[in-house]
Amino acid sequence: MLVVTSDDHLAHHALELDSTNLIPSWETPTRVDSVRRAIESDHRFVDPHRLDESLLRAVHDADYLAFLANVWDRWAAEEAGPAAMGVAWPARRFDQQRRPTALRGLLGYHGFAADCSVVTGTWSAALASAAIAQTAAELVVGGERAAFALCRPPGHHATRDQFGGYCYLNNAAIAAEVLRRSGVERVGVLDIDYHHGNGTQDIFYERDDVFVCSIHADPAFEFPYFSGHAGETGEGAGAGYNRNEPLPAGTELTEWLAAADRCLDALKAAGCGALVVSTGVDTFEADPISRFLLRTDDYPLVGARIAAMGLPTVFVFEGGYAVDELGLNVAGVLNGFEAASR
Ligand code: OKP
Ligand code: ZN
Repeated sequence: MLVVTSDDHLAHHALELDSTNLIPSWETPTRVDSVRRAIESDHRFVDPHRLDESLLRAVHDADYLAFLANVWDRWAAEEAGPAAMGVAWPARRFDQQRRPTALRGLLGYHGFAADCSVVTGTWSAALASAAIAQTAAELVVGGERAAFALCRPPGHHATRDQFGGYCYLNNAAIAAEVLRRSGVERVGVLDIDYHHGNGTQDIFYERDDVFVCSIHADPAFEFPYFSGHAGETGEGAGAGYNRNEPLPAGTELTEWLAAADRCLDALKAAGCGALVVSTGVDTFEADPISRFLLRTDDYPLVGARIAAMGLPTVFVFEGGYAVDELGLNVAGVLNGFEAASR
């Protein structure tokens, strides 16, 4: 399969608040190397196209994009320290609408979690990541059965106007938007990352032209804690076009696949004409921040299930933090998909 990637992510390595320590984020530049090494002999690599900024404006708010573009320079001018982070968020009974002017306030207004900061290379890396997702979708529009966007930072937690969960721009939403613009009337998003894709859900929640399904750790016990319950099924025109499959800690392949099949059946029944797969492999048993129990040998079965949909498919890289095995697990998904597509 065609793989789109670049080295433009390398200057982005954020800090995160882990328990009471500020640590280098689990979302490291080495993650891409692990995947690249594991797939380079079996797949063909291509460079990203130039970013179409109208795609960013289609899935994110203008004031959020302006904030992201400026926040690092403003931080460097006004504050000290290697990472711009929020300290206060508009929680219950606070004013959700009024946008503060102070940088610290904006970091809370446009963010939702202290696991995520902005560093000097964040904006350029996020733009490059989005361009990779855009390109993979354009290749599929051009007739490829499938393509893989090997991008970081990830995107599925980024909402219309908030960063968090290591995500800034929603790459999967951008890929879905490319497919929509090509004339696919309804696009399916299947989010297989261990964490709920709250950002993708948010962006398409009131739309019926992009059906978002996510299989993830129950937010009752796992990040992002406040999104991802089974009762969240879409609103307005989007009612019925969002599906969540929250699963317990300790979930193994059999239960995971049963949930995936419920999602795939729903996407099929809705007549989706193309698929975006938010491809996180932090469901892996040895993932350092996760609590599912999928094994390396399971991932080809995951890929095969997705291939059985018979749809043009854009795989977009999301999470996975067991860096040594990360590449093998991603390779499993892609190779399982290709073997089942032949
Ligand atoms: C991003 B993606 C661990 C903090 C965990 C949330 C994880 C974000 C995951 N100390 N922070 O969905 O893989
Ligand atoms: Zn994740």
